[in-house]
Amino acid sequence: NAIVHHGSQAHAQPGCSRKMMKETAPAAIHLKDYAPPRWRILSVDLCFVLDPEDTRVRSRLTLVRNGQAEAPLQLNGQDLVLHHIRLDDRPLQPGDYHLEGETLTLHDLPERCELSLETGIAPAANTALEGLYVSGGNFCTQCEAEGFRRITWFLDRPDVMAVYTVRIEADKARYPVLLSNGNLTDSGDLPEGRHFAVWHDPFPKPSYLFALVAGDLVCRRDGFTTRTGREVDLRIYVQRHNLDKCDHAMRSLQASMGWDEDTFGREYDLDIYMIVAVDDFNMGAMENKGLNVFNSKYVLARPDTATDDDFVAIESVIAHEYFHNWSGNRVTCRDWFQLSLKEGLTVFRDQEFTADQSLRAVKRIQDVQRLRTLQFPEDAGPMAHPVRPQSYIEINNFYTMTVYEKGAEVVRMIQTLLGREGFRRGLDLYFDRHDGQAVTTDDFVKAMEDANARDLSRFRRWYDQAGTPLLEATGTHDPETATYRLTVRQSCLPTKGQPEKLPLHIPLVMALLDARGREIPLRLEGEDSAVAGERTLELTAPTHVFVFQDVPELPVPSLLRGFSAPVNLRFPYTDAQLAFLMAHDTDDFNRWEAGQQFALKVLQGLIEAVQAGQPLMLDARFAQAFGQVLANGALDAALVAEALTLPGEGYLAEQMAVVDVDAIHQARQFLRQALGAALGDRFRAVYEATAGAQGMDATAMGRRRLCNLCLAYLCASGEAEAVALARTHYGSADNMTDAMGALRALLDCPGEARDQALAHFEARWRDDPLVLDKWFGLQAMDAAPGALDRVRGLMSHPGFSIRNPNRVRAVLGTFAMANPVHFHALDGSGHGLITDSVLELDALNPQIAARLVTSLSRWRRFDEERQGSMRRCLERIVAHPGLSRDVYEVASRSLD
Ligand code: 0A1
Ligand code: ZN
Repeated sequence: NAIVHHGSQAHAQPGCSRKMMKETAPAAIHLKDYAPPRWRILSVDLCFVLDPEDTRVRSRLTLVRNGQAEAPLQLNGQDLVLHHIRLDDRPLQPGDYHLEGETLTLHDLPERCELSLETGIAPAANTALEGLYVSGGNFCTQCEAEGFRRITWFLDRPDVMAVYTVRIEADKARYPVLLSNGNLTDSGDLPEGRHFAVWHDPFPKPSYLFALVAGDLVCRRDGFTTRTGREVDLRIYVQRHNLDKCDHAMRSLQASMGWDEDTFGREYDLDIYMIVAVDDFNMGAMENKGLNVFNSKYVLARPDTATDDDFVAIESVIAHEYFHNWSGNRVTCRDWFQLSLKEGLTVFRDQEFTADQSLRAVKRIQDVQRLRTLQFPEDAGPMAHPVRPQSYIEINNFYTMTVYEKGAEVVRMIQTLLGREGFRRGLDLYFDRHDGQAVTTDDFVKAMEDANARDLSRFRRWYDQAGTPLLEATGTHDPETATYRLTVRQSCLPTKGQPEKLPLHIPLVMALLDARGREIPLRLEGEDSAVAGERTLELTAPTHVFVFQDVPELPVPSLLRGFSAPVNLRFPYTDAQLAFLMAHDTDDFNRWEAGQQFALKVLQGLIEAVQAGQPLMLDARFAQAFGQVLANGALDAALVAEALTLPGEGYLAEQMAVVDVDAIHQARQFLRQALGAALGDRFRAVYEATAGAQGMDATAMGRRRLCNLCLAYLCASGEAEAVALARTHYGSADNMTDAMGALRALLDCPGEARDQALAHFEARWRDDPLVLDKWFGLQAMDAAPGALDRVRGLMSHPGFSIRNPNRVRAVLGTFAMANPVHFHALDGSGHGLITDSVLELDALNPQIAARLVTSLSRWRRFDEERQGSMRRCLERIVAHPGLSRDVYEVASRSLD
C-alpha cells in the first residue's frame, strides 16, 4: 500500500458518534429520494495494521466521476480518526476538505483521481459489533448494512462496486490466521514477530460484502468439484476446542453447492470458500464474498451438544449464505430499500433446499408457523412496512420478518403463478441480465415477466403494500344444476401511511373433495373439459365468484393449499368438516391446517370459558380427531408431531380483540393436560414405539420429535408416572434432542425431578456457552411463579453477559417473546425489566437493543392497565438521553 505518511502533521478528528444529539430527531431516508452515485470507485487497496486498541487502515481509492462535473465527493465515515489524506500525490491539509459529522467532502476533484487515507479505529472498544471488532480475542468484521464506514471513509452504498485488494499485517503468534475475500496472492513474515497476507477479490463488490478475519483459529478442510470440474477448497475456521463440531456444517455446505447446481444451475465462482465461526455476532451469519462470517450457533454441532432443530437450522443458514453468492453477491441491491431482492429470494431458495433434504410438507408447515407467529404480528403493528419499505431511519431495523419471510412468500407466489419451469426461466434471465449489477425488485419481476410473457403489474403491489390480506370465502351448492359456487372476497386493513389498500394478485390453490375425500375434477363455467386434481385460481379483484360444474353433491373445499399466499383465510367450516379434512385432505399442509383451525376453535371456546369463570371441558370430537391422527400409522412421524402441536400462545393472542395472556395460557395448558390425560395410553404407546431412534437422518429426527411430544403430553397430564418417565428419558438421553425434550416436559412439573435435571444440565454444560443458552432459554420461558427473580438470577449467572447477543437473546429475548404471562405481568415488572435492559444495552449494542424494544411495540393490543405500563416504558425509552437511532426509531414509531 503506497500511502505516504506526513508524520507529525496528522490531523486526528474523531468522527461524530451515531448517538443522537438530544434536540435533533434523526432524519428518515426515503426511497423516492434515491439518486445514482456521483462517483464510482473502481478499485480499493486496503492495508490493515491490526491492533485491538489502535488499528490503522490505509486505503487507496481509484475514483471516477459519474455524472455532473461540479458534484463534490462525499464519503461516509463513523467513529473514525482521520490521520492522513492525500489526493493523487498531494498531501491535503484540513482546509482542502470538509469534515462534518459523518461526511467527508472534497470539492473540485478531477474526473479521475486517487484518494489515499489513513484512519484509526479501536476494534476492542467496538461493542456494537459492526465494522471491525474483537470477538474471543480475534478480529472480525460485519459490514452489512453500513458497517464499512466504521472502518474507513468510503462511498458506503451497495450500488458502488469495486475490486478489492487487502493487505493485513498483525502479530504472528496472536493472529496466525489472516483472511479476507477472494484469493490469497501473497504472504510472509515481517520484523518483530509480525506477518502479513494479501488477498485479492476479482469480483467487483459493494463494501457491505467486505470481510476480514484475523486470529488464532484452526480449520476443517474439505473440497467440492463443481459441475464444470473446478476444484473448490472449502474451509471452516473455528477456535481449536470446536474443531470436532464442524462436520455437519461442512456436509451442509457441500450439499448446498450441489443443490444450487442441480436446481438452479448456479455454480460457485472462486477457488476457495471460507466460513468463520465467531461467538459475538448480531445476526445469524453474513454472506461476505468467499468469506462468510457466522454466529457460532449456526456452525457448531455434535449430536450431544445440538438438537435436531439446531442441525436443521445450521444446514439452512449455511445454505442461505451460500445461495447469496448468486442471489445477493453476483446480483446485488441498488439501495437498501431493495433488501428483499436478495433476502426474500435467498430465503425462498433456502426453504426449497431444506424441503428437498427432508419432508416438504413438514418444512412448509414450519415456515408458515414462523410467518404467522412472527411476521403477521409485525405486519399488523406499528412497525408494519411493505416488503420494499418506503423509508427508514436506521436500516438495521429493516432486517425484518417482512423483508425476509414475507419477501420469500412473494417469490414463492411468483413460482406458483408461473410454474416451476417458468420460474426457472425467469431466474435464469434475471441472473444473466443483471450479473455484476446492483438492481431493484422491479428488475427481478421484470425478468420473470419477460421470460414468461406474463403481466405481473398488479402482482407488484405485494412489494409496496403492507398488511396481511384477509380472504373471506363462502360456498354454496345447487343440487339442481350440480354446481358449486365459490365466492372469495379479499380485503386488507389500513396500516400506517396506507389508509387505502388496493386489491392484490393472489394465487389461490384449491381442490374440491367429495364425501370420500377424493378430488373432484374441476370445470369452471365456460370451460370445455374438467381437469383432475387441484388448480390455481388467480384473484385480482376485490371479489370473485367461481362456479364449478358437474359437482353432484356438496363438496368440502380445500382452499389455499400449501399456503399458496401469505394471507388469513376464513371459510365457515363446521367442526365435522374440519375433522373430515384433518383425516382426508389430500394436501398434507391443509390436513395439518384443518387440525390447527379446529384446535383454534376449541381453544377460543376455552379462553371464553376461562374469562367467564366457567368450568373447562375437553371437546370430545376434537379429542377423537386428535386421537385418530395419533393412531394413524400411515403418517410420517414428523407430520404427526406437527399435527399434534397446538397453536402457540402468540398465534392465539393474534386472534383476540384484546389479548388476555392469562386466559390464553390457562386455556392452552388445560387442553394439553386434558389431551394428555384422555389419550394417555396412546401417547404412551407411541412414546414406546418411537423411543431410541438413532442417527441424524430425517426419519430418525421425525421419530425423536414425536417421541418427545408424547412425553410432553404425558407430563402435562401431571401423572407421577409420567414424571418418572421424563426423568429416565433425561438420564438415558445420548443426544441433545432427547435431553432437551425431557427438560422441556419436566418444566411443567415442579418438583425434585425437574430441579435435579436442570442442575445436572447446568453442571454438565456450564463451559459450553451455546449449550448453556438452551438452559437459559428454558428457564426464561418458564411460566411458573417467580419468573422475574429467575430471570434476574440468570442475568447474574457467570455464563451470562449482556455484551453477547446470543446470551441476551436466550435470556431477555426468550423472556419477552416466549413468556407472555410474566412479561406482561399486571404490575408492569416484566415490562420494566426489559426496559431497563434495553437502556443498558443501547449504550453497548443498539441493534440488539432495538430488537428487544419490538416486544413492547404492540401495546395497543392489551387491556388498559397493560397498555399504560407498556406505553410508559416506551416513553421512558424515548426520553432517555443519548439514545441510538436504532432504538429511537422503534420506540417512537411504536408510540405514534
Ligand atoms: N445478510 C445476512 C444477514 C445480516 C444482516 C445484517 C447483519 O448485520 C447488521 C448481519 C447479517 C443474511 O441474510 O444472512
Ligand atoms: Zn440473507
